[in-house]
Amino acid sequence: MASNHSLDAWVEESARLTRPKDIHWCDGSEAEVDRLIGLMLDQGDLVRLSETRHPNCYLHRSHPTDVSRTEHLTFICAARPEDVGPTNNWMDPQKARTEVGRLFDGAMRGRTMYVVPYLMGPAGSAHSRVGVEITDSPYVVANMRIMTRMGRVALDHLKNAGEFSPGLHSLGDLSPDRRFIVHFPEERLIWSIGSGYGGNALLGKKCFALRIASWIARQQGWLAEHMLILGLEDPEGRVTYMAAAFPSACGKTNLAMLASPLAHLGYKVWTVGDDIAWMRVGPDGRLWAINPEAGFFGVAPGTNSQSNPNAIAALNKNSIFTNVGLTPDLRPWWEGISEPLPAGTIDWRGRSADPNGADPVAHPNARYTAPARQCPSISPEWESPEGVPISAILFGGRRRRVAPLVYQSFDWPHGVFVGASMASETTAAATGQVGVTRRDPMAMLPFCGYNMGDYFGHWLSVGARMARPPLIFHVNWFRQSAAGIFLWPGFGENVRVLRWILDRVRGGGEARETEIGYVPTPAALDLDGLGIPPETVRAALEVDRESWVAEISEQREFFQKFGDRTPARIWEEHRRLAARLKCAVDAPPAASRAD
Ligand code: TSX
Ligand code: MN
Repeated sequence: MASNHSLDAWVEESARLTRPKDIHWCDGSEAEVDRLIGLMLDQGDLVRLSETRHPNCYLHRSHPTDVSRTEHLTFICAARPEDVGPTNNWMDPQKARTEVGRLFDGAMRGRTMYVVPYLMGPAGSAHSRVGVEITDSPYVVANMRIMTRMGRVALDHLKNAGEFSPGLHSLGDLSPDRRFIVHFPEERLIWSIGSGYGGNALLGKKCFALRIASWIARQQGWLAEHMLILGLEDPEGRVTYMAAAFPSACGKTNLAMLASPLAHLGYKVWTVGDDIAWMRVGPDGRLWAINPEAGFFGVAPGTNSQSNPNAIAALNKNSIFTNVGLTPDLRPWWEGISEPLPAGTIDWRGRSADPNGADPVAHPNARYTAPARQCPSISPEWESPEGVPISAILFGGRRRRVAPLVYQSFDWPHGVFVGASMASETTAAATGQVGVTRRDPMAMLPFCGYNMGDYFGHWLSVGARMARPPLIFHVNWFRQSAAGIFLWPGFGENVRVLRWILDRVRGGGEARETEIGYVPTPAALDLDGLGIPPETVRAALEVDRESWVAEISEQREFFQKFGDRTPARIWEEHRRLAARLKCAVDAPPAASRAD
């Protein structure tokens, strides 16, 4: 990792390469961001939203070809291709230096270079890490100021920590042909050019807090995960913390901010984080988690006062909206905002929206950037330097058939296998192709900075070091009947599932042992006032043997992708599952590793 005294040298070297007209060191102050916003308003990069309805809020429209992460242009530049594995793109570090370096040559000519020191994690926490992003995009600076702790606090932390992760970003010419997001994990270095989009350009988030951090975490024995963190408060006021990983389109942010219909009984959800968790084994043998971020970069479409009232409250001021529609009275609008489209609304491309047209008004990946502290459900512990102790880990997916509403793994290694086997069916919003099953282990497929076979092994080894490991569960809010009707109401009602998980953590909660794990008995779930027929609940909890037998062979095919990097224990769990299902499997590949 670059050390403190080399920060100036690295900034100078970057300026020599990119040739900006001037250099601005960001202090993170309000005056500074106000000036930048003024600049962007003047240049037409931002539109000011209604001062009465959305004070200090802005709309940004990105280039129409630059609206989401570009995985095929994202590379890990480690020395050896086998160390990044088959699910990452590899580029030779020397080749990346030369070829991507060439694109940075003069890339900031005529523009200001912003130096953005930022802290991932709470101020004063031993678990926090410093990054420095150099960028020529004021939009990136304004977003980083919401998503991280930026400026002085980061430089102060750097004085003690002595090392930081350098990230160089330039918009370049925004051409997808000259767009690269490259990571040099051995040097903790990130280069991103040709995109202004969040996941490609806000380097603290996916690039540092997940791809680079997962590499560091493996070396140092901790976990950098794509997980929300929530606290479930019980009627006695005790709070139990849970972390959860879901692929996209499963409503991760909605769960993190769940508004509990059982609040009258004393069950309430507190939000610690909605996207990333850094977790380490504490001196007490428990797993402790911090949220390295300071804001939410959430998908806007589908967010409304029913699906996520806390997000709606969080984004009403001091927020940036990207690629949403704009109503005539200067409010943001998106599909699923639960308000009819006002006449005269402008779509995300700046054209007048056609209420009967096929084009969406907001881009399906339109975002809000909102400060976490504005969320009404934000946990009092969300900036605790030690983090919060995790009692349960939830893995999930969107499955119409296979996975029951909830089940508990037999133990940690079986739970790691459950997370490694995670899969989700695609929705129209994401791909245009509906119902295709995608494997996405621990929801880390696009974000694990090293070989995922080794990653499974790392999870197994962290578990072995814990005296009191979290219990591991799998949830599926999306099970359907044969007629295609959702069997579970989801959203706030998911607190009933969290309650059963809490009961299990405390050694209670009735369950039956099945082939796949412990499944609640229907009576063990509090269904009071839900009005769901008992047979529907039974169907949501059913373990359908036929679909699990099909699942076995799909899992096998997936784990074979990683060759001898798939730990022997993962194959052992796979074999045991098949045996419990009384389903014949071939022996695993002979050369699998014993960890
Ligand atoms: O976010 C969702 N969650 C998690 C909430 C804490 N969504 C939206 C997914 C897209 C991001 C859900 N959609 C959930 C859910 O639990 N469940 C469903 C499926 C569903 C949709 C509509 C209904 C029920 C289930 N409507 C009625 O039952 C009336
Ligand atoms: Mn995410």
